[in-house]
Amino acid sequence: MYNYTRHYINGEWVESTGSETIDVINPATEEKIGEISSGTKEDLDKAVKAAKEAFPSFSQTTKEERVQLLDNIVSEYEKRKDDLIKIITEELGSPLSFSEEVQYEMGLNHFKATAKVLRDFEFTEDRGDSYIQKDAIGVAGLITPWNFPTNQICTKLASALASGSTVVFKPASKTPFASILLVEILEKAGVPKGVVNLVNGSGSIIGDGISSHPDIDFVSFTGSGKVGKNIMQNAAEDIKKVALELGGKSPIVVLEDADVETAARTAISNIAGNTGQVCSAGTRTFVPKNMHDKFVDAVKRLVDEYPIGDPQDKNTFMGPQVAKDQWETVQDYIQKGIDSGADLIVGGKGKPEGLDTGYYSRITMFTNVDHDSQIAQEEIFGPVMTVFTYETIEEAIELANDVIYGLAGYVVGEDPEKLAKVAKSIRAGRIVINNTDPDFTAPFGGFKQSGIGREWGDYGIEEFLEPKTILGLP
Ligand code: TAP
Repeated sequence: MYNYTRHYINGEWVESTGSETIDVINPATEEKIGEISSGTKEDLDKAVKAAKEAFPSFSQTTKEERVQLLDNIVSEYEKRKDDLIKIITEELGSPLSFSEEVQYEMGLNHFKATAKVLRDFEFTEDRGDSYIQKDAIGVAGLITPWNFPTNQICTKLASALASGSTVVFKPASKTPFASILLVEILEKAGVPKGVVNLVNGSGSIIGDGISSHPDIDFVSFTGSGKVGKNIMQNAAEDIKKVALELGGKSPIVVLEDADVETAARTAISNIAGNTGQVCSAGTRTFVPKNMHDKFVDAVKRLVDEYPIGDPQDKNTFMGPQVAKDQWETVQDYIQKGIDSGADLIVGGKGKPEGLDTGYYSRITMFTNVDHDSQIAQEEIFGPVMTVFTYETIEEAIELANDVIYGLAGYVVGEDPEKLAKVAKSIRAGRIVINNTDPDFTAPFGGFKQSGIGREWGDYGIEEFLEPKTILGLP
C-alpha cells in the first residue's frame, strides 16, 4: 500500500492540516492501492507562501544554473525508471510496455528537450529602439489530469523551472503517486526549497483554490473543457493568466493512395493506445468512399493483434479505463452510437470476454456515422472509432474541421502534395503525417476549444514569462 498522506511544502514533507483522505484504486484489480490526503485551503496557502518566498531568489538564478538543474533532473529521473513504470502501471492501468515506452519516456523527453532549448533561449533582446527583457511570471499553479501522470506534469515543471518561476502543483487524485516520485526526483536533483510545492487533494478544493488564489500569478491547466472554463472564470477575478490544454476529437485523413493496412493500424492504435484516454487521439477516420470496405475489413482482421487485458502482462496492448466512472462514460457513448443509427462493426458494449474484474472496454468501431451525432462530435476518451467516407480531399478537410476542437490531426498516404495540403488545412495544433515521431522541442496545444497557449520546448517556456519593454535603456 502506498500511503502518502503528506504534502511537499517548502522543501519538506508535511502533514496535512486536514484528516480526510482519498483512496487510490488500481483499475485492473478494482482494489485500493493506497491513499493520499485530501488537502485543505490551509495547506494550499502554506504552499503558495513558500513558492512566493522562493521566487525572488530562484528567478534571479542564471540560465546556466537552470540548465544544470534540468540536466540533474534528467539523471535522477533515469535512476527511478523502474519505480515510475511500476507505479504508473498500478495507478492508471497503463500496460507495462506503454508505461515504459510512452509514459516514462515522455516525461524524460520533456526535461531533456527543455534543457536543450534553454541553452539557446534568449531572455533579452536588444532591438535598438527598445530593449526587451523576459521575466519569470511568478508563482505558477499547475493542475494536471490522470491520463499521462508524468508527461503532463513534466512538461509544465520543466518549462516553469527553465523560466525561473516557482510552482504549486496538484496532480489528478486518481493518479497521484507518480507525482510523489517526481518530487523525490526533483529534491535529489537539487531543486531549491520552496521552488516546487506539491499539494494533493480534490479538484474542487485544491484545484479550485489554485485558480482563485490571489498570490498565484499563472495557472497552467490540462484537463476537461468543463473544468477549464471554471478555471478561466476564477482567474478572471484577479486577471490571472491561464494556459489551458483541453480535449480533442481529432481526425485521421486517409488518402486514396494509402496502404490500407497502415491506415487501419493507425486508426486502431489511435483509439486503443492508453485505452483511448489520449486528448490528441485520432478518433474520426475519413477514408475515400471506394476504400471503405477494404478499410473496415482490415480493422476487423487486425484488431485481435491489439490484446486487451492485464497491464502487468508484457504482451498487453490495451489496459482498463482509469476508473469505473470513465468506463461508464465509454459504455454510455457506445449506446449513444447504437441509438444514433450508426453501424456497430467491431466491439460494442460490455467487457471483453474473461475480463470481469477491472474496468475493461472493448475496442469499438462504428461506420455509417452521422457527423453531427454525439459520437462524432464529443470527446469519448475511450477506445471508440468513428469512420466516415469522402469523395474529394476538400470534403475530407471540411469534415475534419467540423468540430469544436482543434488539438491534433493525422494524415496517411503517399502523394506529397496531398499530404501537405491536408496537413496545412486542418485547423489544429499538431498534424502528424504517416505516424512521424513527436518532436519534444516543438509546440503542443490546441486551436478552438482545445485550449489556450502552448506547451513543450521554447513555446512552453514562453508561457511562464512576461516580456517587458524598456525604452531608453542607457
Ligand atoms: P478534469 O476532470 O478536468 O481533471 C483535470 C484536473 O483538474 C484534475 O487534477 C482534477 O482534480 C482537477 N479539477 C477537477 N475539478 C476542478 C476544479 N473545479 N477546479 C480546478 N481543478 C479541478 O479532467 P480529467 O477527467 O482528469 O481528464 C480528462 C480530460 O482531460 C479530457 O477531456 C481530456 O481531453 C483532457 N486532457 C487534455 C489534455 C491536453 S494536453 N489537451 C491532456 C490530457 C487530458 P481531481 O483529479 O482531484 O478531480
